[in-house]
Amino acid sequence: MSTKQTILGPALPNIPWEDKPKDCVDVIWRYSQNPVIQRDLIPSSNSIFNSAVVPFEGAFAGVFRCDDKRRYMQIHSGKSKDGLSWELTNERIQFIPDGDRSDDDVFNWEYGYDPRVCWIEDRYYVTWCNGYHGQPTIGVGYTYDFETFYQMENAYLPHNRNGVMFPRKINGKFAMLSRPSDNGHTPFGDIYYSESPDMIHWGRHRFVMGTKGGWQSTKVGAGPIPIETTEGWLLIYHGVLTSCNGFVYSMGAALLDIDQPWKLLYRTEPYILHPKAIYENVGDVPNVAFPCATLADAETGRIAIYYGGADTVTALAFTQVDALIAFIKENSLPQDNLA
Ligand code: BMA
Repeated sequence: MSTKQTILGPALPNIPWEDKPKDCVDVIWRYSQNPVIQRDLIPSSNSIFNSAVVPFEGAFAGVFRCDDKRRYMQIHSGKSKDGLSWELTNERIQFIPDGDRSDDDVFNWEYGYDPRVCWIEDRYYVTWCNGYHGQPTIGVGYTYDFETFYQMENAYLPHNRNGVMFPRKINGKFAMLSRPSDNGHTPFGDIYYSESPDMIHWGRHRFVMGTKGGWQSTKVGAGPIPIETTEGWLLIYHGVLTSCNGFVYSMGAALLDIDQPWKLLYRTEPYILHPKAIYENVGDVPNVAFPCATLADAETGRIAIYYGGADTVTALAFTQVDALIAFIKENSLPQDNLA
């Protein structure tokens, strides 16, 4: 138990958890029963990965990336009592258009992937990579119950991916990180910050961070919803390097200024998790560990990270907030080479 509360948020006594193995030298450790969600949990799916989990009514709920057996990218809803054993709908989410322009073509479903879910004020907002005229951008929707989902306007023009909300308004505005991209397997990518008065109109875009050496040399993208801490916003992100066999997706961590989150305070030079478990190395896309959600318990400082393994299964890893923040500070890139 921490003596101080580093996480500024609610307690989550039923957070899924496993103690750190004695022989583990890393700041993050994998769940011994990984993967938590196998690729064939529902009959319609080819693979279930890169998915978003939140606390819901004393248990857990989420939005899941399920590529179907046509290999079309879809998002499904799911519920769980313990965060480990999941029931997912076999059909994809059918969004109801929100607002007064329901026949606009932004509501024509093309594809959706890599969802994030974020509780803000009175509802769960969902962001995902949304196809619009064949181009990826950030789709935005919301739900109160994980049964009925409403779709709002796309946040940005194409091309964009990895739209990640902050869990409260900042300086009176909704806030989101995103990663402008192209229509392919984008060989570049930096993280930007945008704000909105109404969740519809997004602007005042600010650069947050770009690529660096090694594991984060090709592109970076925000991962789970940032966690508010006494040391700044804790951001877990993915970094990509290009090997002779293609992209390799690892995880890193950063701290962002609380009031001006486009200002980076620290950022890990080494990765915090790298694909080396078999379910991260072997699958439809080898060598991918892609985080999309965390659960956090402010009382104990425990953090559970949900991530996709090899674009095939959903896995879980754990860390402790004080240890992770100490690791970020001790292993940060130098201040004059941070962003
Ligand atoms: C990205 C996204 C992710 C995927 C990753 C590795 O561009 O498509 O969903 O996990 O590539 O294939």
